[in-house]
Amino acid sequence: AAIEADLRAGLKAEQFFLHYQPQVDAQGKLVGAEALVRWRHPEMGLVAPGAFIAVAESTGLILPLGRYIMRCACRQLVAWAEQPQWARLPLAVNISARQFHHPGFVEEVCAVLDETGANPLRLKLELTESLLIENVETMISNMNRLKARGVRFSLDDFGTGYSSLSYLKRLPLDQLKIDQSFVRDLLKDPNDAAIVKTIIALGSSLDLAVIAEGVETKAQCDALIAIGCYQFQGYHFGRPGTVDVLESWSEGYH
Ligand code: G
Ligand code: G
Ligand code: MN
Ligand code: NA
Repeated sequence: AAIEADLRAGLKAEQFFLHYQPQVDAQGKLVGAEALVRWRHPEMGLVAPGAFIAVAESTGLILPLGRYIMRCACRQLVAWAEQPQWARLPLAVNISARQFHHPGFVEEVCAVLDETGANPLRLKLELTESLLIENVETMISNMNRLKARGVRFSLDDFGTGYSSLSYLKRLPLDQLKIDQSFVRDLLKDPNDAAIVKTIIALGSSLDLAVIAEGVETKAQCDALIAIGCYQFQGYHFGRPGTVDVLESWSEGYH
């Protein structure tokens, strides 16, 4: 209730902005970034999405918030397009199930692409397996419509949901994102290592890139490389930060 009113006011006052977290390859070079929304609340200060995304979803405010986030992300892509070392950097944007299943979603993304002039090839939408619970046919057709514009897709938090292999094969995905829960105890728990191996094999047989998230130590990174995972995101490489932090963190996209 209180937070809902604050969310509405915050949207009007443009209190939301994006942080960016680097994604790197086995050489530690930048290969992408994930946009993560933040709220500069007038009294509470910087608020992380864990505290408001669920409320935004249940109230439907995720729709205007999601459009705002998409516009911010596409504007950033346009700013990067003018600098050679950033022009090819893929930017991942999280999309809630509620957003994706909203009837105007495809048109809205296309409208933001048109309005900003962002290159759709640089935009990657992160979907979660929870999306797959309902309307799989509609979902596949919407993904294909965006795919036709050049937009890419990543399946976030992979391994924690319920995607059946037959769906996975039919979705026009580009990437699987190994959930951080499997990376956390990778060195201690042989089950986690087995799961990660299975996801990598699955990615390879479906021709999907695989990225591990929540990589916090060099030992985890080394273990992932030994298993055959060559893209990473996590505190070991960089925390989510402002665009300036991301840009100063790396000389650019390789
Ligand atoms: O940044 P942080 O680790 O606090 O994010 C927590 C959760 O909020 C994650 O599950 C992430 O996917 C989600 N989240 C972050 N940014 C966005 C966003 O822009 N849109 C949506 N829908 N979810 C987001
Ligand atoms: O659900 P999603 O994958 O979109 O959420 C990403 C969340 O994970 C963000 O809140 C981000 O801040 C967080 N995150 C990113 N890297 C790490 C990490 O290395 N360790 C932990 N614990 N969280 C991380
Ligand atoms: Mn994500
Ligand atoms: Na994730």
